Amino acid sequence: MRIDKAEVIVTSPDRNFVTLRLTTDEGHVGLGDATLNGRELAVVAYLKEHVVPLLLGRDPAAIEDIWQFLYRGAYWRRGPVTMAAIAAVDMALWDIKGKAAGMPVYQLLGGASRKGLLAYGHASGKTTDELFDSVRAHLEQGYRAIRIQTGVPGLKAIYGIASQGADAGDADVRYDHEPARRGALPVEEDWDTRAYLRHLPGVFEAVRNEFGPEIPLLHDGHHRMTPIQAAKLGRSLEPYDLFWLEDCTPAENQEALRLVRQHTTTPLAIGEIFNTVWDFKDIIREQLIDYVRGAVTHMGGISPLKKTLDYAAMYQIKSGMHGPTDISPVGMAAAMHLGLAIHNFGIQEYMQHGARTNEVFQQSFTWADGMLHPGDQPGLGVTLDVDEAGKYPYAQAYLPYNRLHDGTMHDW
Ligand code: GCO
Ligand code: MG
Repeated sequence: MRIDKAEVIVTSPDRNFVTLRLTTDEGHVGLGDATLNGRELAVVAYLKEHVVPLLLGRDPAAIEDIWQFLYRGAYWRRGPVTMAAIAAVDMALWDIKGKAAGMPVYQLLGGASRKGLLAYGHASGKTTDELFDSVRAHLEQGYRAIRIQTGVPGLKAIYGIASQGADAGDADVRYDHEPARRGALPVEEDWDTRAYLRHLPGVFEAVRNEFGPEIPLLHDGHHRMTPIQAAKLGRSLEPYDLFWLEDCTPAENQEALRLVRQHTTTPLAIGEIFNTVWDFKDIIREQLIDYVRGAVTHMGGISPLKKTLDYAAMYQIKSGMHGPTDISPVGMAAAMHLGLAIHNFGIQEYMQHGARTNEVFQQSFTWADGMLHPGDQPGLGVTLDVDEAGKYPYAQAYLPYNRLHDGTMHDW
């Protein structure tokens, strides 16, 4: 078998997605997700200009060798653009291998280790009442684990709250495009860590009082705290028994997690912006985290993320793969196959794509009783309707950025 055709398809049904589609001489089609939120076209260029010419004529069965060829052969390694491009190739090759074998990808990865994947959704509200409504709505949709994000008094617009600002209530503005809003320029948000630290424990207390002790609750700190602030938050949230506190400090300073760990038993999750096993190596070995947040799409594909998670398993660290709506249905399917197969699955983030996205990408996964399952179609189980995709051309979109009250740029 050889790769005959490699197309890069950009579509923006509810938000921008970049998909690599490989076709073999035997007619097998493989899809890979290369979406890098807010910087999509950089990956398109990397794929079209530099990767596609290297793929044509190759044997698609040689997944590991092609991966090493693209990684080592470029000389320039790592980074989100490179690794999203390589991820798309890796996913598409696993998709083809599954189709050629007549098996779902999870079977090729060792078979199912569980019946389904516990998934968490994003409840949010500017006020506690709005948050409670959102938690109830998620429970009605069957979620059995819920992320809690809330507004902070005195702050206008912050990360993780659905429909805030000028377009709140606009039916066309789903949380799908948020955080990356369509527009010529990014949106500015505001931040005050001390106000947030004062407010958040009371919110978790209220949520526990209203919804009881059983439901796993998660929270995303989105890279905003100093190490000592993160340690303080982890400790103050201990009574509310979080499933995890995510990205409590910025990703670059991994030593920060040592300090946080010394002060709190709140489980820590990190890594949605990491690209390779090297980003995780030390914090796994030193047991500074409890969950690996890497996305198949941003970690170079199924192959390297599986290696990272196998390494994490030696330290009882589990998966918590990134799954916001900026991971396309193809990237989500890849995460589900991997999560079903590995032993150390923890939880899967699942935000749900919009109706237009689901028309462009037909998917075989199931969602029932709070659990995801990738389905049993050969390959990844996703097909791309190219005509439907063509109706939604790329739309410029940026992630927001964050400033403190005195104008200082802060981590978003
Ligand atoms: C999460 C993430 C997302 C990111 C987004 C950026 O935990 O789901 O933090 O909300 O902000 O994926 O592109
Ligand atoms: Mg996050």
